Amino acid sequence: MNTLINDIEPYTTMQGDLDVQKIRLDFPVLNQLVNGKPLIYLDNAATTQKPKQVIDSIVNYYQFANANIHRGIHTLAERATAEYEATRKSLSTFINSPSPEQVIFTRGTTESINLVAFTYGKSVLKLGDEILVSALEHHSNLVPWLMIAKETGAVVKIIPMNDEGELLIEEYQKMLSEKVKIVAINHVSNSLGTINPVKQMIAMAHGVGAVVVVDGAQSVSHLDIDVQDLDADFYALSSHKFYGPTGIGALYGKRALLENMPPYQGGGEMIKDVFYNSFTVNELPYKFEAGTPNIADTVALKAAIDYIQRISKVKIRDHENVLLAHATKLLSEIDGLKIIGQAKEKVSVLSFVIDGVHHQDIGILLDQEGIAVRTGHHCTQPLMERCGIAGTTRASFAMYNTLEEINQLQWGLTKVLKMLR
Ligand code: 7TS
Repeated sequence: MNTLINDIEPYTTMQGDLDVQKIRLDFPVLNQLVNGKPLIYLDNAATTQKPKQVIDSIVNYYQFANANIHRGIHTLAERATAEYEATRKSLSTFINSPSPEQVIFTRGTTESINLVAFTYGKSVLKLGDEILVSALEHHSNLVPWLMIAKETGAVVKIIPMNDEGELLIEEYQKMLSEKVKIVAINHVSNSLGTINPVKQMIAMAHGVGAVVVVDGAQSVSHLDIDVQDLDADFYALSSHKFYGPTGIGALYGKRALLENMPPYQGGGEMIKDVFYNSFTVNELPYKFEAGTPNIADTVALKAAIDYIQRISKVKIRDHENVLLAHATKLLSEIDGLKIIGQAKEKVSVLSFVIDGVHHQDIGILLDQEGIAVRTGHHCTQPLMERCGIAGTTRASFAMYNTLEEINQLQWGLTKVLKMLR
């Protein structure tokens, strides 16, 4: 494999800040015109762009290693298996799992949460049991619980929030009782950017014997994740939200829970022995990985983790905080603009509405300026209803965004508003 210059030089400026211009060179997609304007990509909460290191990793895998894993004895099969399992080890260390076997590969956060709901949830929930779900959840961490509640007779109750988008911990405390079997909360809200106090909320849930499922889709790219320090029972994540490929994610679980859960899907890999009338299940993590997985993208996920680690999460977060503060200040100056989600603890997500203007019109016109934002309910329809709105315009920032791009966003919004008002 070729060594890129960027693979050996540090990503910091002389002043010790993140060298964003150097980082941008690693992301070929950013270097293009959209509608005749330089692309300004501010839809990172939907998915992040991929550095060359990740793209090269996919190409290299197909050029030099492609084979099915865990079942061949030939050299390519061993190479592919080794690379696939290397990602499991790397991800395990990245989130501080006690062991790689507790990291199960899935298609992403959505599949990870469904796995827990339809294995653990289905086996423990009984009529009248309660599942607490926060008011801030993505549909992926609400709908599976509504589905399993319908099947088992359990009840879903919503942990409320204040108008800033912060969960009401005292109310949560009151809701906790012996009836609560599962608490489902996100670490970071995709729509509002709120960082939830998950460590405290997990400890509180454990006080009544409930198991906590944390949706980490939006946290891994911004925060250091330590599943042991959090004492999370389950932690779900998606590679594409932190610079890795789509179609691959993971579920972390505590060993005792995973061992006692029934398998999710039946097929190859998840079995030890099969007879015409029965089967025995494989060990962790294979018990939950039926069928040929997404090998190439799993392999490339390691390149994304390596990339983030070389740059450092602390430096990324510091840079994103500067971007968020700048954007909050600039956009607040726009007449009639209201920021939705003003939690004290936030990541670099900025959702807003503007008096008398539909969010979709803003999104379409910003796109004409080459600026990519997301508009709508962001798969959090009940949350939008709680906020009394149909949707927002959302700008979400990543390590490669610049202060100049935020100036352009403000300029673009001002131009768009002149046209719409
Ligand atoms: N949970 C949260 C908090 C999310 O933000 C998302 C995706 C998911 C779950 C689902 O992740 P997936 O990888 O399984 O699809 N959020 C968004 C978003 O905010 N805009 O597009 C997708």
